[in-house]
Amino acid sequence: MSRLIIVSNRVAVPESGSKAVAAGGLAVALKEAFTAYKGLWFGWSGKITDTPSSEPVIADRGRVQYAVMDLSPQDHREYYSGFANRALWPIMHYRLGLAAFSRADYAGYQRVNRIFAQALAGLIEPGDLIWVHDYHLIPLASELRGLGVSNPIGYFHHIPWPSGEVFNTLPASTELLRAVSDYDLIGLQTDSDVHNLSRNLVDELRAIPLGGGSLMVDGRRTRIRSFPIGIDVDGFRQAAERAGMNRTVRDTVAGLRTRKLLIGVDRLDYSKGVPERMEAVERFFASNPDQRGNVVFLQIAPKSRTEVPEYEQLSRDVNEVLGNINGSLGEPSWTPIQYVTKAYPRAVLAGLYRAARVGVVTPMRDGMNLVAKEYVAAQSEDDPGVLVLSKFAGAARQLPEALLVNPYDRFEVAEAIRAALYMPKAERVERWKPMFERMTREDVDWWARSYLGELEGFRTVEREPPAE
Ligand code: ADQ
Repeated sequence: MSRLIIVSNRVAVPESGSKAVAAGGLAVALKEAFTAYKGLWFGWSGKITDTPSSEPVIADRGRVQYAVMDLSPQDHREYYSGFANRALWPIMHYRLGLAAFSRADYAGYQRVNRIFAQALAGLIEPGDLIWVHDYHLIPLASELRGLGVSNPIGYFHHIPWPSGEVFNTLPASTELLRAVSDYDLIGLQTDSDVHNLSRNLVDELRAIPLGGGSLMVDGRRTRIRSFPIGIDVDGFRQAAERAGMNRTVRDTVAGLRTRKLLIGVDRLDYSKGVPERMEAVERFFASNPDQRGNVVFLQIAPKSRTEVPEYEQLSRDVNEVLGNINGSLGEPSWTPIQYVTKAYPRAVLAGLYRAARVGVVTPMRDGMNLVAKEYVAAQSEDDPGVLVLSKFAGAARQLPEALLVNPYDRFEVAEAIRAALYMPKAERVERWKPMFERMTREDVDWWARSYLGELEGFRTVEREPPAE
């Protein structure tokens, strides 16, 4: 059986004695892949230490071996908080005004990618497939190739890839374009991401399109294709069906009495449009005064990246918008917006989604947005709720039956919320069914299988030995 090496920025090593892959995010997404392959998962341990070792710490957990590295405070500041989260993240999400580029951060980003490549190279065996995840690790393939690694190396980019007009504002853009084209296979979430990157490679690096998504860039061949990530639809639906037993879900439903619930669930990130969504809800109550007291909006948004100043600012902005709305519209007996900053187990989220008549998923820009899919998966087939979805989320491509909105337009979002609340059951079922069926076909296992099936095709590619 051949081996699959996954590389991701953050690796959660499961407790010793546990053979299960850790819950959440990428771990759930790759569960099935690890039944077809033996696995090695490499990346940052999540720990910051003053003098990190250059050797990874190895832990065996059933079929999957974990190899993790600590970061120094400087590495963490420059590579992770700095370049990845203050330069790449805002630019990839079209937020030029929020981007902060520094040469020191970029040097730290390159340094950590080099350190990771050096540590990983010693673990790679002939036959291994290497699958690198996300924007923290764009230069990893170039570094590995420089060390003589000739295995197939693929990359999946979980966030949007913007047009050249936006991407090329990043001072390191040309180097990053060269670096990304060192991967054999570049997976993106949507066809428009594929278009943006391919077009930029042609314009900036004079890449030659070869058909079928393949391009010749500086004498090397790469392939760029979309693989929209899915969720474990079945698992989510079952969790939602069982969630009625859960205390948090039961108490929430009981507390609603006859009120209808709107729900938003996000990491607190400016790409997710949380304050803008609250303002749209305010707009909804302003134009539908008869609904005051009858509808509650629950926003669940655990804080993230609190070491990055733009996120601290966002948290203050949300508190201010929330306070103003609840203060001006609320009554002693009714709080229009409930705001919770806790993370909840999947089972609880599934139950809350199911209890909500409307899922309000309105990111300003999002690679995919799994919450939109989770909301749809959690609905009951005979009385489903309605998804209000930003047209700037990758998920909109696969969920066109949702009420698609422009999140910058508070009026449009408020109108969609109204339409969702008044939508007759027959229409709700008619919209929900094709979304559920498509998501079931294109679930997370389909995603991993399609990507890896394609990466397998690069085993036979002849590679030049690295220059001396
Ligand atoms: P994220 O930006 O993190 O992911 P998203 O796709 O919405 O965004 O996934 C968030 C996940 O976190 C969901 O599974 C959600 O259930 C969970 N979550 C959110 N709030 C939670 C809470 N309060 N408690 C518990 N769980 C919570 C990045 C990209 C996305 C892309 C994914 C996957 O930004 O566009 O869809 O990767 O590729």
